[in-house]
Amino acid sequence: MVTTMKFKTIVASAALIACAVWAQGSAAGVVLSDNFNADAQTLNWAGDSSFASLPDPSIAGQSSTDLIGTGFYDFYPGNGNYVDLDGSSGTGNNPAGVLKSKTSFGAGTYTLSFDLAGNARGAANQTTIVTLGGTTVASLNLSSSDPFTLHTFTFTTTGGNLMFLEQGPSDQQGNILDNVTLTSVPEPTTWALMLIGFGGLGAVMRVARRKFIQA
Ligand SMILES: [Ca+2]
Ligand SMILES: [Ca+2]
Repeated sequence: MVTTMKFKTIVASAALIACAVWAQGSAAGVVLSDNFNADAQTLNWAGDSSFASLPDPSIAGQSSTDLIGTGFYDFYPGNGNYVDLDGSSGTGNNPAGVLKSKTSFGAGTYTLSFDLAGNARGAANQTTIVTLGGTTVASLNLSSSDPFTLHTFTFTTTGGNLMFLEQGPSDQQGNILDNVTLTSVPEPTTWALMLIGFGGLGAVMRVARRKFIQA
């Protein structure tokens, strides 16, 4: 009876350790999340805690981006704030704004999701290029009337900053971005180590059970 109780205690402890290991292994999780709702709306936005909103300093006359939304150029009501990727100062055929993450992310595998919509003002199609470091994640060409659509990409990169680069034409009416989430995906080696760990745990439990049965 006592040995049975002890065995149950060991099994329970082992299960708790297994849960802790599992939680740690899968805690890679979200490394950037921005719905743009917390910052003050403005044209030619400077960015928030997650993103810098920039003109490309190498190109004269280029825009940054605009932070618009509820009550202020609200082209897509019900989404709080969102970003017009072509700000309000670009001229001519210069490309439009750039959103650049303030964090440089390490090498690894990531899943990126975001909502992107057309310019909603009848301007020409706009192209948004998404990169992380030297990795091109996506190139999306949207017409003015394209609604908010969730895009999700999983990719492996050597690391760097996450960037949304609006390619123009620079008419101050860019594609509209919202709800950016970047999640790091555990590497296969991590999963392999965890599986080996579980295997070892099983062996320990089998030995423990045998010892109690023999006792
Ligand atoms: Ca929003
Ligand atoms: Ca604009």
